[in-house]
Amino acid sequence: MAQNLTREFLPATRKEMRARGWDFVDVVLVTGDAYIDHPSFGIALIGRLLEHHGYRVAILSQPRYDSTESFHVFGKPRLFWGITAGNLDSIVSNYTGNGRVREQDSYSKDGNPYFGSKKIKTERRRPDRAVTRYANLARAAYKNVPVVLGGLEASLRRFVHFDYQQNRLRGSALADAKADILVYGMGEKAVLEIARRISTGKSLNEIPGTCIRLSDREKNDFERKQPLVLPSWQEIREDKKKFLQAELILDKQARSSGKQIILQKQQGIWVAQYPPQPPLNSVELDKLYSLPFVRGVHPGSGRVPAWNMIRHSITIVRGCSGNCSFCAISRHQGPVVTSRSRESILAETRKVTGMADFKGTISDLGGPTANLYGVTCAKDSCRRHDCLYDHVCPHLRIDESVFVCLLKEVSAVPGVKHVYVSSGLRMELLLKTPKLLAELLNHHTPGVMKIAPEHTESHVLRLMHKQKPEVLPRFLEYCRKLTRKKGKKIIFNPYIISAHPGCTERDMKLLAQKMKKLGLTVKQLQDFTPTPGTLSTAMFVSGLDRDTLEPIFIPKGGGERRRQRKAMEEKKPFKHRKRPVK
Ligand code: B12
Repeated sequence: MAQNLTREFLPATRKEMRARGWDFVDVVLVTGDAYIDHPSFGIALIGRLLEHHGYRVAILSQPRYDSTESFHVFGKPRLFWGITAGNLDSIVSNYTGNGRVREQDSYSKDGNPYFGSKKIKTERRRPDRAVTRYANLARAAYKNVPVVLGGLEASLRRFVHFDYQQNRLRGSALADAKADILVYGMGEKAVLEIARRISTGKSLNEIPGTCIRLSDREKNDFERKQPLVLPSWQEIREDKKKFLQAELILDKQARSSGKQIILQKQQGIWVAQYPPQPPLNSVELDKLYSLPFVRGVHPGSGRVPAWNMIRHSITIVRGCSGNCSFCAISRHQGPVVTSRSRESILAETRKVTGMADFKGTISDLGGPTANLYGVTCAKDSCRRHDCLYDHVCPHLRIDESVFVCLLKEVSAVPGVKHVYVSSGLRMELLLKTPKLLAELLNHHTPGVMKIAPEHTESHVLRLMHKQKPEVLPRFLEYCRKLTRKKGKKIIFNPYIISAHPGCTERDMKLLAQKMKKLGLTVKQLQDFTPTPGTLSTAMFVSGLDRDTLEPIFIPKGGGERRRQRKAMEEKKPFKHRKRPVK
């Protein structure tokens, strides 16, 4: 099946399809983002993978959605439509955490969220709840072509979820979109199985890593499979506590890679989730990243800000077992951490150095949590996968030399002047890897180190499922001692979330005082955003504590959020007095 592949982009116009001598395609992949052919973009990964397995794939990027016209560009797909909202949920891309329309869109041409000029604000390039909108148009364009949903929006909206733009609960996107199947999490294995089944006329049932719709009668047939039944849409509507309970079950299942089928009654139909696909192992991940990506923006999409963020960055690890309450990674990428091999990362580094606009700086060697690179677990089958909370798990095998060697080898690639790690780093883990920390501080931090304490108050940190309050001061003291010896000055850029469930204005004031005392200036303050599929959003909706199920304070409404943000507007930072060297 594998065949030599041209290095050009996947066809994104009828003309490009024709140029390949094709009068039909097997799969049309529809995305709410501009088409960037790079492994950091889900649609490119899925597209190149399907192409690698011999399928004809075309990309329909940011189609007009006021008619089905754009959905006829490539003709009737022979096998299926693959639909995603893009790298982010369309509501996260289209609206700020305070529900205001975003006037900047990192995943669109020139950062312009509109098809027309920003001034006249015509139609936005990406519709709200794009997955459902595109699925309905695809269905209307060609009645009986299977519709496959995938990507972050579909994945995190696969069950009853909260939509902060509408400020209400919604049923599963699979039900709304009336699609044939939904791929959740990282979709490589599931989408290949779907393509194989459709091309051989087989049913789409029982594919790991997918969700399907069931009628009441079909659901009864499932009873014998002892499924796990979540609180239904109706029950959750009547009692928000049931929403938190459902989310806690899903979190537990995601962390334990549970083998049970999960069912949930929506307004009409049932959604059935099959167990997850096993994560790609290191060899499979390497193969994926060796696919012939053009590493660029499709000419039709011009300048796209998100491209600047990742053009000279390299993803070295997938998955994260930090399980922060406000993050959806364990529900999407999964809690199992997979690291790429040095050879694969060095091969990609050489590709980056070969890019015309490369000036010598690798902007990031990262992933969800960069310093989980090379970390493994001593236990065969852990069902907790909660490796950092509330302390670093003793079964975690942390060999810091793996990442240290990689940093040195990437730095030694001809043409590389600087290698930075700008992805998230966990402080409590860094304190256990002094050689790696020293290497990062001395050679791989551009003067400013990003740290993500997110908060300082213990009860808020517990609700966030983050590190203990004493970790931050210990980390800063250790780093400052280390860099002082080297005569190097490092500025720490703390990421802080305000208005998180359980956080009061007083907590933000205490946080501001502690930041001052620690000599930190907060530039990255983010108002909590109740995005789909996180336990923080479940606390936001239910008003209950994720651990005790007791009521907690929920900062809601512009006034409270503004007051919390204001509490942070600190006066001139407190100068850290140099202790006289003894
Ligand atoms: C790396 C990363 C970043 C990087 C780069 C992002 C990028 N690649 O564009 C940076 C640091 C720039 C970033 C920024 C932000 N990020 Co970020 N980021 C991530 C992270 C850790 C990994 C994303 C990634 O690299 N994915 C790699 C691609 C290949 O994966 P994928 O898109 O999921 O694609 C796979 C599947 O979805 C599926 N699939 C995809 N498309 C399709 C289509 C079909 C048909 C099928 C079948 C399957 C399928 O298969 C693909 C391959 O496995 C995710 C966490 C996660 N995803 O779990 C958070 C995440 C995406 N980020 C998030 C957020 C909120 C942000 C910010 C808004 C934060 C902020 N406030 O500034 C900004 C937004 C950027 C911007 N400026 O607008 C949230 C999004 C929440 C949501 N529900 O949308 C996430 C989920 C983390 C979280 N907090 O939960 N981010």
